[in-house]
Amino acid sequence: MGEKVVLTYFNGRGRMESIRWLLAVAGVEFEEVLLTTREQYEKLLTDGDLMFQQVPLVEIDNMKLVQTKAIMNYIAEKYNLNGKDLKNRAMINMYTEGLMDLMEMIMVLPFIPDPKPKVDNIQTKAKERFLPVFEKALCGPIYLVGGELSRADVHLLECSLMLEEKLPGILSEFPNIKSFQGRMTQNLAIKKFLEPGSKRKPQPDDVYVKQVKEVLQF
Ligand code: GSH
Repeated sequence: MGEKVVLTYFNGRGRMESIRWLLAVAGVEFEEVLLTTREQYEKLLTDGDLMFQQVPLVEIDNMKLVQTKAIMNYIAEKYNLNGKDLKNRAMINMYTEGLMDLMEMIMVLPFIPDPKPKVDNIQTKAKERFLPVFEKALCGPIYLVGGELSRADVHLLECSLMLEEKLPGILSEFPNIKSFQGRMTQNLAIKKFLEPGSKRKPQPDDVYVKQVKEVLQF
């Protein structure tokens, strides 16, 4: 029997969503502790569970891991989503960091009072800076790196779906990414994660924003 994996975060995507995606693709079941009150967060602080007083927190293999990148690196390594050698890993890391830059811009939108200019900026950067990289990389190959599924593919799928939610039709000029999405969503674990009722979180709403603000007091 595998160990229980427990994720502690808000009831929303934020910094935890890419971790949920990786676990889902790896076929790892997990439980969630959803932070809705300041008291819950303060208890984590008092108990010394948060090394830098920040979430995400992931309990796995008898460790309490914090720092999103460290958590994702651990999961990707453990479940063979991190490339077969150092050079492949370098590529995976570059793709991952680019996608995280883009997803972070989308993640903060609900907390910005007037998001319209920011959305326009995301659209321009996505079309001119980020998506062309992946469109070119997927001209021929099925996966981004080394001919096998890696975390870079998982992050690209997550990111491209997020972009389409905000900017429908944005992939019309990127047919290779669109076909990639089609292939990736045939993966059984991914198919399951995309079905209603899975642990995938919906787009952020006012309730989520209010809860984050209450818990973190800002
Ligand atoms: N570098 C950290 C990571 O990637 O995990 C940043 C984590 C972070 O900023 N978490 C926010 C938080 O806990 C919630 S999404 N903020 C509370 C604080 O910084 O006091």
